[in-house]
Amino acid sequence: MTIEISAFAWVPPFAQGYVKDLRPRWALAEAGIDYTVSLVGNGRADTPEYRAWQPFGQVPAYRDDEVELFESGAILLHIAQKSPALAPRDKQEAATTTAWVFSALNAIEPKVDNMILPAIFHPGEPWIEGARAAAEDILRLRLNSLSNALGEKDWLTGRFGVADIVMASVLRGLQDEPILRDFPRLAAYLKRCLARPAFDAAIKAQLATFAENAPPEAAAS
Ligand SMILES: N[C@@H](CCC(=O)N[C@@H](CS)C(=O)NCC(=O)O)C(=O)O
Repeated sequence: MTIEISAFAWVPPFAQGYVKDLRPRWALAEAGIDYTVSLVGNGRADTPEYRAWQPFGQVPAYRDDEVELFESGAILLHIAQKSPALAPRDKQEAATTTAWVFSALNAIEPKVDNMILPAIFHPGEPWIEGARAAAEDILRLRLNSLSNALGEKDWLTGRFGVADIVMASVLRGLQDEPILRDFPRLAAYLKRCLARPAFDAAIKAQLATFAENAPPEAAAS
């Protein structure tokens, strides 16, 4: 089975290690499945060919011998079916996994983004402080609920799976934020997820792609 994922050829250093092709890379590393990378750069994101694969011109997109699809959550649910290590063991585990993947992307990720992205994309603008405080209040409610739902479990569904990959990828955006210290259970959960060798392999693979494709001015610095 040939598996191909799309990934940016290069991004500026602040985004390296955080681009969302990390998610399928991590899942494929957990599953022990090889893949090739289809590079997106030099305007390819806007071509009809790429938009037919990923309608928004984003990464990641995925294809194998049978299907092609986009959206990191959908891709991970698909990859999970291919691997005994990640495949849900019964219908309830499959349903719970799907629910947690959606909630990571729908209930948590937008709240994390609302808090941290304005300062990255609009540095120095006067509205940022107020917007951040309001976003933090909402995020705090969601993190509290997530912490309660995780409870004493190591993993969201009781067994490590793609729901944890997506949730950890989202929570990772808070790694250096004080708010995470208020949720020690989530901080420990994130640490547990990121300690997995497959996460390390995924990061190294993404960074290797950027190193191989660095523009001359970046390579020189
Ligand atoms: N909901 C999408 C989001 C993908 C996404 O935001 N990708 C970013 C890179 S991390 C991207 O391609 N940004 C460029 C753009 O939006 O034009 C998913 O989870 O796959």
